[in-house]
Amino acid sequence: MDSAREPLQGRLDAAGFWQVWQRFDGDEKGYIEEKELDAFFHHVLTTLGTDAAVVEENVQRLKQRIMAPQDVSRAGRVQMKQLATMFLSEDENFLLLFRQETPLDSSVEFMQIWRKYDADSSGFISAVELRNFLRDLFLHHKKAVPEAKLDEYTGTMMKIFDKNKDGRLDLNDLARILALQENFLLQFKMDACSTEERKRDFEKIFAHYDVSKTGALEGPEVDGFVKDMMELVQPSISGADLDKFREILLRHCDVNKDGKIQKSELALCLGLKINP
Ligand SMILES: [Ca+2]
Ligand SMILES: [Ca+2]
Ligand SMILES: [Ca+2]
Ligand SMILES: [Ca+2]
Repeated sequence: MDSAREPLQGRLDAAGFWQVWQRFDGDEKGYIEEKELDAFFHHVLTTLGTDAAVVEENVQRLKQRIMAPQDVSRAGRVQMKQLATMFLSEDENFLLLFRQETPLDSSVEFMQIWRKYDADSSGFISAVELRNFLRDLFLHHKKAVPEAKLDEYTGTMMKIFDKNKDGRLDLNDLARILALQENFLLQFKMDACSTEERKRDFEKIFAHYDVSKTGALEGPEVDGFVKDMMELVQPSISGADLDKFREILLRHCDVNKDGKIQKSELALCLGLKINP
């Protein structure tokens, strides 16, 4: 019944799939329109070296397979997941899709990961550091991966996410790998009107970044806050920028010089009077 499935699966690696995918989903929404399917399959089959004479026939067959089991709720869209499953092995699939299962919704969590894997604090994730990240990721999902495969997957991820091809990943590259969600601070009007509103916003903001609930921002909590603040005015910042801005923020706000930003310190910094 599913005769086209076996020969295709595993013939494309994640980087190859991604390359085709990107042409259709440039802004990484995670889906394409149904009407783009023909062109998409056409591209994949051509990439795989399918004989031109049978491409059209195969496109139609693949299309039937993807459309058949669908309900009407998909609104004319086809998810990357559905298509990746058709072509990639389980592990390659996982590389592309783990982030969609568990997107990160907090910059603090993101910065924890960044600090952990940028082991030499260079402000970049090198291939070796990425390899360590991937090893832990597979372990965390209880997948055993041979060392040779790990090398291959590191190469694949570098190919996909190292946009400027300098052999290392910057903050925004890792943010894409981890599918970091929208900047938390975007929901607030920074020119908020009444003092009451501003206080309420401040409480929400502080609570969001003080993940450890210590009443102070420390470590990656400061990083996460700095990242989101800076990215309100600059589309994406580098690891070096982050470190620089972190230092400036601490110099400006950390009145008692303990390397943390207490709630009262941040309030003062933002020009708010709060009752402790
Ligand atoms: Ca590094
Ligand atoms: Ca790079
Ligand atoms: Ca804290
Ligand atoms: Ca302090």
